[in-house]
Amino acid sequence: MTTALRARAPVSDEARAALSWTHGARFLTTASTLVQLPPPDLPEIAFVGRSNAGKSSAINALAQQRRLAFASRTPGRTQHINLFELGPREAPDARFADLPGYGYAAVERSAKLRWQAVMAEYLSQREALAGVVLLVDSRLGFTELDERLLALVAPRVVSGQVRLLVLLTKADKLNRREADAALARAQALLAGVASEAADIGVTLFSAQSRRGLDDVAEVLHGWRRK
Ligand SMILES: Nc1nc2c(ncn2[C@@H]2O[C@H](COP(=O)(O)OP(=O)(O)O)[C@@H](O)[C@H]2O)c(=O)[nH]1
Ligand SMILES: [Mg+2]
Repeated sequence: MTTALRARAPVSDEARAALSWTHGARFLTTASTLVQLPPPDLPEIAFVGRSNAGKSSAINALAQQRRLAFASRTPGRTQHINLFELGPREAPDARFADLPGYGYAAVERSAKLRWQAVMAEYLSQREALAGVVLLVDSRLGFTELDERLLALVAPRVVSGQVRLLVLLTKADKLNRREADAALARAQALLAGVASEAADIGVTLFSAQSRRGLDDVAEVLHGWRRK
């Protein structure tokens, strides 16, 4: 996918359609275990990342609704899967699944283990999972936890069953050289899960400057049920 900074205007017809689709995201339900999830009848796009990676900000930027994902002041507290529905109300065509952020130190160990198990099960087994958006702080790059999460979903990415889009977040905090380096490092790491069938993208992203927003909306729009 393209990694160059796009001109702000004019926005392409594709980007406009994709953004109007993401702007239509509405809250559906919350699940704290997989059995509480709705039937797997629509493609789900899961947002995952370390807490503080910028996940809520990214979802809110896509949905253009400030509090849709409830960017939390208390990281690690949202220990459930929030589901959002997209597409026409009478014929929804995808869901966003906001998974709990991982790696927050103050979360009690037992809660952490429980959530690792729910996340692992969701990513490796959820039939409806069509794509994963992995958010990685561009200044930190992939941490060990990110690599573990990647390993969880890698078999389904390699087989082409699940797509992967990595957002290198908070790109507004990097200068040009740092941004190029962050992108190159991520691409090198992702080469490890590449295959003939794999659909993997990586882009610099900023919820603040909106860098990458159009491209991301277009990619996700392409993952809906057509
Ligand atoms: N500079 C900058 N800060 C950001 C950006 N996205 C998120 N942040 C900040 O990073 C922190 C964590 O963001 P949040 O979206 O709540 O992360 P989450 O824990 O992954 O949901 C907050 O202080 C945000 O204001 C961005 O694009 N640029
Ligand atoms: Mg959050």
